[in-house]
Amino acid sequence: MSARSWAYAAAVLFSVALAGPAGAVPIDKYFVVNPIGICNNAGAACTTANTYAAQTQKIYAQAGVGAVFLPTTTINNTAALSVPSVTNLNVAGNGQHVDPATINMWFAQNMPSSSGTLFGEAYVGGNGVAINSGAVNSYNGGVGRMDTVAHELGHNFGLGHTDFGAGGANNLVTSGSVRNIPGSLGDITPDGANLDQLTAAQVTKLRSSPFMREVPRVTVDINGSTPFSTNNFFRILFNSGSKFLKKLSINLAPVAAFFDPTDTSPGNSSSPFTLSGLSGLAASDISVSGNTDGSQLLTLTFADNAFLAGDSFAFGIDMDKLACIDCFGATPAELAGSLFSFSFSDGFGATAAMSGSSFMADSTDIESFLPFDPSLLSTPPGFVAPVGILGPGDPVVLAAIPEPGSLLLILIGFLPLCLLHRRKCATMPLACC
Ligand SMILES: [Ca+2]
Ligand SMILES: [Ca+2]
Ligand SMILES: [Ca+2]
Repeated sequence: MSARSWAYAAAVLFSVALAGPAGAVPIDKYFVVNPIGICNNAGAACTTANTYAAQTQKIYAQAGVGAVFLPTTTINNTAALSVPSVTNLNVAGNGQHVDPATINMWFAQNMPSSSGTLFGEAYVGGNGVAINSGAVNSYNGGVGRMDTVAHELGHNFGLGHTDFGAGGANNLVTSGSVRNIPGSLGDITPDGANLDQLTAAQVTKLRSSPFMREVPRVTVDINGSTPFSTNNFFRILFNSGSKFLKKLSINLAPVAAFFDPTDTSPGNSSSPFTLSGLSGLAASDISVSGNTDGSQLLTLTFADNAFLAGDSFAFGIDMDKLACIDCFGATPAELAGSLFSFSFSDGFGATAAMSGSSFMADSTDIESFLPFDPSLLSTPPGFVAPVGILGPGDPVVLAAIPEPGSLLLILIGFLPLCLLHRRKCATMPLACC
């Protein structure tokens, strides 16, 4: 496998695909979660920290919000494996992230409750979620209670079970005894059974949470471009945002095309990578790789603090379709579906597709998230850690329907007691009397 193929395979492997059609709502905000698995004191028997990332991302996409999960860390703490409340976990030294704007999510083995199954608990308007991983992961025959992570995060964003329009069975933040739980990704809104909806009031509330960060908007415009021997086929504009762009990659593999910068095969009629229209940054701020014959991945790397909101530039390079080398292509229409990956200075990165209608690729029209770079994570300026209140304990009473056989055994078991205590019938189980 060539280096290029490896790079492409790695990009595919490590990106997390967003379910559903991209672009329904721009993803212009995101939050970061620190998943914490729990092991015993010997570092063994660790809990399974299933973040249900794809489901959580699809649920929050309706609010224009991206869900970023950092790599899972673990703590060794036997006493923390089985706890009744998030307050038992949210004590110093239990793996909290150094950044107070990153949400800590503990995955306990069990959360004992006397009044039903407690699948999770969270602070309302504060930082901290506990997930009962044993109960959540085994739910529905092992399919998992796939919206519990998103539900508890909703509490951290200030949403309760009955406010901001919650309460209906198809709403994400409705209490667990009432809420309809999706059995698959395809039943999460806007698809299938249309579950885990958010009301407009909930969307407004959660988007104003201090845990939300901005997704900078950078667009790549190829409208009206001529594909050969130009210096402005791609027009890149940094629309808005307080971060800078570190890297932009263009992947032509999905459209079966390649770059053709020299007259060496493949492609004997070429044009080289050429910059133009630099505004707010200099040519020396941009380094290029992948501008080689046959390459399908072109990467521009920017100097720190060089490419910022309001800046723009353009560039051209010849591209050919694999099926028609040195023809008059690839035209803008032929590039619809090519992938543009944006990596920003705060560690956030996302991939967008070139639209076949607007002929723009937009960093807020997110197809998938890039692996977040934790080394760049910083607390947003002005962030003040909100003080939350402990959420309502929400144990779910699961209707236990005895099997016919076990029901008979129960009746047989009670029968002698009934006979012995006929006069005390009022104190016997209902089945007796
Ligand atoms: Ca060539
Ligand atoms: Ca061409
Ligand atoms: Ca060519």
